[in-house]
This record gives sequence, structure tokens and C-alpha cells, in this order.
Amino acid sequence: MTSETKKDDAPTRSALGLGSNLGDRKANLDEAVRRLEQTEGVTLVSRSSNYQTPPWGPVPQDDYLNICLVIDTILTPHELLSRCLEIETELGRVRDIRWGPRTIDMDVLIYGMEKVEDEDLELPHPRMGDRAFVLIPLAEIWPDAPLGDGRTAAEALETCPDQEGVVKLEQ
Ligand code: PH2
Ligand code: MG
Ligand code: MG
Repeated sequence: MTSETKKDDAPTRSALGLGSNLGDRKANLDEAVRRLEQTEGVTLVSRSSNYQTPPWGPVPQDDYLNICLVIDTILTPHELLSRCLEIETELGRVRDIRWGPRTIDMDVLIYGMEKVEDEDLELPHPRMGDRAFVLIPLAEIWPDAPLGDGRTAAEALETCPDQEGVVKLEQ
């Protein structure tokens, strides 16, 4: 932990979105969660079901497996982001095409009620409210999650497009 860590404060409830569409997608998600759980200062509160989701965005690619996590953490937003990027690298992620296929992607979606507008981190995640592959798993485990635009995850899901292609897997 760095001196930036909020050691004395109460933990902050946060949400992460994970996705994989290269290699053994489920193993990649499981290993990312395992490493996050072992991170000092992070407590896993809940993990969503696994969802198979059609690729969103301009790059044609294979379907994703997506999940969301709710955690409590005493890491700062940037420390949490750094740990996520570190786990991505540990699992062999190579950054090449923007929005392209990836072994593992770990995005910080929500960090309490905090707003961050930095070049490397925007919180709450500005585009989660119209992405079914994020909202469906998030609303499963945290329907009241505050999206930052006044809506909760469950409310945003009422008008979110592209929900038909998202399939909840039983394991
Ligand atoms: N992530 C992307 C681009 N497109 N599509 C789905 N279904 N799931 C993702 O996690 C995803 C995506 C870039 O982060
Ligand atoms: Mg990412
Ligand atoms: Mg992403």
C-alpha cells in the first residue's frame, strides 16, 4: 500500500466490470477474481452470474463472458485501478486494438459516490448506463448501484438497448 491509501477510513463500496473473449474465458474471470480477493485492502462482497454477451462496439470479435463484482475497499480509486491493470498484465493481457479482443478486462465502474475525471480514470464509468453487458450483471448483485446520472442500475436497465443477446449462464 502507498501513503495514498485511506487506511483509517471506512471502506468504500465499489463496483467492477470484468470481461474476457480470448482463451478460456471462464478461467480468466475466475483467476482475476481470485487475485483481486487476495489483494490487501479489498474485500469481495458479491460476484454476479456469468453472462455470455455479443461484442459491443466497432470491432468484429467473439462473444464475451462478462461479470460484475461488488467490493469494499480501502484502496484509493487510482490504487484500485492500478491493481486491476496489474492483474490484467499478470493474466497476459496485451493491449493492442482499442475495443478489440482481450484475455481479461477489469474496469472500475463505481467508487462510492465519488466523481473522478482524470485522463486515465473516469468515475462513475461514463458509458455503463447504456451497455447491457455491464448493467445486467450489475443490477443482479447491486440494483441500487448509483450510476452518477441520478439513475440506479435497475432503473437504467428499463431503457437499456441490446439486452436480448445477453445470456445468463448457469455455471
Ligand atoms: N468490452 C469492450 C468492447 N466490447 N463487448 C462486450 N460484450 N463485453 C465487453 O466487456 C466489451 C465489449 C472494451 O472494453
Ligand atoms: Mg478496461
Ligand atoms: Mg472495458
